[in-house]
Amino acid sequence: MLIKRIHGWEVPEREATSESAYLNRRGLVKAMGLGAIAASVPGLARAEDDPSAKLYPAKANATYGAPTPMTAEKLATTYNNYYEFDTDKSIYKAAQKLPIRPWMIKVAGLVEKPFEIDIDSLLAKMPLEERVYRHRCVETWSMIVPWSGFAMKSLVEFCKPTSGAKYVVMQTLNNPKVMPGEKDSTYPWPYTEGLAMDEAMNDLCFVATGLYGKPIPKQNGAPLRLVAPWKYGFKNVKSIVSIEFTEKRPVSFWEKLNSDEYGFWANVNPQVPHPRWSQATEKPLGTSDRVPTQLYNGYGEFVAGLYEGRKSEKLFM
Ligand SMILES: Nc1nc2c(c(=O)[nH]1)N[C@H]1C(S)=C(S)[C@@H](COP(=O)(O)O)O[C@H]1N2
Ligand SMILES: [Mo]
Repeated sequence: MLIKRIHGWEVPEREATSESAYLNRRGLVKAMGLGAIAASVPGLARAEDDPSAKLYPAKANATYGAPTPMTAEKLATTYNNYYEFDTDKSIYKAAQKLPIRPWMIKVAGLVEKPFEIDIDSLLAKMPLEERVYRHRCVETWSMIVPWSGFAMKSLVEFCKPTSGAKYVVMQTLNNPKVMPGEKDSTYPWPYTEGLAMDEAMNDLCFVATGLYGKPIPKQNGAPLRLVAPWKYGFKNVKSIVSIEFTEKRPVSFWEKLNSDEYGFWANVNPQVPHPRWSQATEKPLGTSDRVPTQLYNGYGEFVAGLYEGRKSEKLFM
């Protein structure tokens, strides 16, 4: 007799969308030609109203595996960190005020020629795909979600940085009228994050423009956000309007606020505690379990090499 073993870290069916259920639904939606399902939460923007809706779902790329169990869509889209709206997790309704068209992205700094491009023109030029990634917040919650978008390296190549470029710096929209959190001047707005060029060029590094086979919801960082899954979640800057190539390492948002607690590299490491809590375990969203956290969030085989020559840096916080 075949007995299905339930591991302690597996979430009950009612709390998680199993991969097969997700894939079935995805196939069904495609077969019905709907393109996207309306968001189930009232008051939320309808994904099919987004001009990019027809681009999703994108073709799956399983190079980095298909981690399970998938976090329920409803959880990943209603439990968010987005300090521009509020410091608590329930910003998904407030975030619907964010206007995402027109959306211009400015490319500047050490590039052959600075330019601006609108999100739909950029989407038309990028090779879209879907990747299921693990996400680990520094606060110790975690999730597994299917992002759609393109490799960060495709974006970098499109920007044509010059040989002097050592870092890529990205910033979130600065608009206190729609983002009330930005009125709080104790924070160093706009939200700024950066990567070393070799990190940005690593194929694991991703730019998400979709989530669960639909355009990415505003609360998750529409219309484009960074996804560097081997780093703590705060590196994944949302709603990007500016990409700048620099010679000097930038100081990121959280690093500026408290460099002892949040560093530039911020690679996930269960053995390096945050000054105020352990990072040894994590709580998958939708569960009350704690599961072991993995070095580089489980992506060491792809990214550990980036840090061979950087052993003297504070790589893990
Ligand atoms: N602009 C901006 N980007 C941000 C944040 C933020 O507050 N503002 N929070 C970060 C943190 S701490 C995490 S864990 C992730 C959360 O992404 P999610 O809400 O899509 O799960 O976004 C990151 N990107
Ligand atoms: Mo986070």
